[in-house]
Amino acid sequence: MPATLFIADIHLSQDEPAITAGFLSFLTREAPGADALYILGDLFEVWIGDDDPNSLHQQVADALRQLNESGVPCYFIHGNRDFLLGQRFARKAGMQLLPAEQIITLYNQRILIMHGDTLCTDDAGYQRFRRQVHRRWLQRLFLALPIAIRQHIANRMRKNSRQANQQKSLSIMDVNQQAVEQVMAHYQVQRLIHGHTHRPAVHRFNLNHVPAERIVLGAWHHEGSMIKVTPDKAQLIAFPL
Ligand code: LP5
Ligand code: MN
Repeated sequence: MPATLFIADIHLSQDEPAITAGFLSFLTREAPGADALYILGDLFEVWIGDDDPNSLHQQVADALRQLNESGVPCYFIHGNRDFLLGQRFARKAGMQLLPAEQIITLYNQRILIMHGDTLCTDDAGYQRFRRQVHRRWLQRLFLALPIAIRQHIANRMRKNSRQANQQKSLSIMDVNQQAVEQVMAHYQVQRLIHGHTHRPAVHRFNLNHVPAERIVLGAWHHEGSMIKVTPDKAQLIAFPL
């Protein structure tokens, strides 16, 4: 049966070798034979530029390119941790970069895919932060800094983010249902797949009186998470790393 796979929030880092091993084994055992692999953001814990000499990046690029060369197209949408991942790394990994919101048609079904952070509209602090760090000139300035300084800034941002999150309620950090319905209505889709919130679930509701579905990918902390779309269904699957 043909199948297309979706994953997000793997948060690869050198400090988490078990997650790296789980991801590499997913690429060699689960993904070959799929019609395509979509990575919906936060593949990496943090990304400070394609010129970062981190050896994990080369290892991951090699594994992704191998999958691609075996005939599985691989697509990437940026997350809030790796929004600076650029063409240079994407080419090395054989991945195609997609815009923040993308409509795909799989087996005659239209699906909207995104990272999910833009749906968290109640989190005004984050949306402000996002607008700031998405300014092209600021990104260019950041990328021109020496790696060590970039690393230092990223560490500070991560620390601030952890502190800010402790003050926020769980509902503020979840998606806003109105934002979900608005974007789905805009693209005229009945199915949305995203990550970011780390709250794997299948949400069913009516959109303009028609049944609609929002499927949320889980983060790869203690187990892996993927969505498998086949001609007859979309399944959210958790699996051991
Ligand atoms: O990531 P996570 O899970 O902790 O929380 C996210 C939101 N936080 C973030 C920040 C990232 O963790 C840090 C990413 C570092 C990237 C490195 C490259 C840096 C490049 C800079 C290019 C210019 O995304 C968090 C959400 C949470 O998800 C749930 O949705 O709540 O949002 C925040 O924590 C943001 C705070 O609420 C607001 C912080 C205000 C700080 C403003 C400083 C902006 C100045 C930037 C200019 C350099
Ligand atoms: Mn995220």
